[in-house]
Amino acid sequence: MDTLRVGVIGTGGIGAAHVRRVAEFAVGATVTAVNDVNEPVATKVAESCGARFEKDPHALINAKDVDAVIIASWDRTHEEFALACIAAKKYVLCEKPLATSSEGCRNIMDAEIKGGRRYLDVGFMRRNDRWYRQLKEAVDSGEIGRPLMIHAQHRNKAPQGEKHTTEMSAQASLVHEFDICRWLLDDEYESIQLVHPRSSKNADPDLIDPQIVYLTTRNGVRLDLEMFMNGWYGYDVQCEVVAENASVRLPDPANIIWRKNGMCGYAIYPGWAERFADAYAAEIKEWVANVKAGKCCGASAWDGYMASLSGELATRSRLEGGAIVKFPDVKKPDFYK
Ligand code: NAD
Ligand code: ISE
Repeated sequence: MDTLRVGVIGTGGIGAAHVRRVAEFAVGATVTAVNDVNEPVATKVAESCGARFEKDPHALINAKDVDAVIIASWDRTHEEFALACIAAKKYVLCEKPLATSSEGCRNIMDAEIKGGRRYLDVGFMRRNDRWYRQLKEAVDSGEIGRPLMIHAQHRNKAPQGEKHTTEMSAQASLVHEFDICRWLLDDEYESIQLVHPRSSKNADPDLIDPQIVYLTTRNGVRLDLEMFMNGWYGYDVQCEVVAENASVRLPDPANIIWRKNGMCGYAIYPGWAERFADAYAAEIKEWVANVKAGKCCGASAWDGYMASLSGELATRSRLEGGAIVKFPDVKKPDFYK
């Protein structure tokens, strides 16, 4: 394949940025068609990259000038569009969460398995982040010994995009933590508990914020994850893997140190777009290269399912007053091994 022709559904914040990334970072790919229910925004994005605006998302997926699709529309649309891409036998990079329910993720897995091959990657771009990759290398090398604990923290300055509810923060934001920790440990979760302190006054009335999740894995690792949508001071993602012989953690931002007005410090990231800029670029670059080689190498529909299931069980725990909820004994289909 000479040039991979990409169609993008959803040209809001991250969709428009992915369109730019295809042009800037991918080798041998071009965006040929874009779709969004917000026609004026999509038309502008189309003009910016020489693509056409396609009013009907299903026509975009089935179009002759589209070889592969990026889904970057709202969470609740992902399942429908992902299923349509699989039916059309088109490679697809679907933004997280894969679907808004674990059942929706299962439908996608079932369709892919029935189709006999992988078409779908989930946009868990932390797997493309150089620092998370270094953590994974340290764990996989065995040099740190067996992992015992993970302490993780996910603080946003304030929610962006769609209005966030308590359930969304567990299922749309915490999914990143659920996925990256499974990936780092190469382990599955056994139980989950979600508790919370009193809610911040900065949170919307429909959002209990922050939330704390405790997980145990089948290999006996314990995790504590903090999710704080209204962290207020900036975007601050932390992760430390504590193991038998050493602990490894993400670095703080490499910025110059200021000493001013009796204080000393460095700037932290304002948001996810800045913190993970390199990871998104690597994600798009690698996805294009893999698709051109006929492969899917990123997070799979199974990973999307496990992340969404974790979010659902976390919500169940909260609704049951912080009960410890066991994961069902779900087996990874051979197809995804
Ligand atoms: P956004 O609101 O800025 O953009 C979403 C766009 O989708 C909007 O322009 C909207 O009009 C469009 N849209 C909604 N329903 C549609 C439909 N049925 N058909 C076509 N277009 C439709 O939101 P965003 O922040 O860009 O988030 C988009 C998706 O990306 C969400 O699923 C979100 O969870 C995900 N996301 C992922 C990351 C990440 O770190 N991987 C970061 C931000 C957002
Ligand atoms: C957002 O949708 C993302 O996916 C970001 O990566 C995450 O940090 C943020 O919490 C979400 O709202």
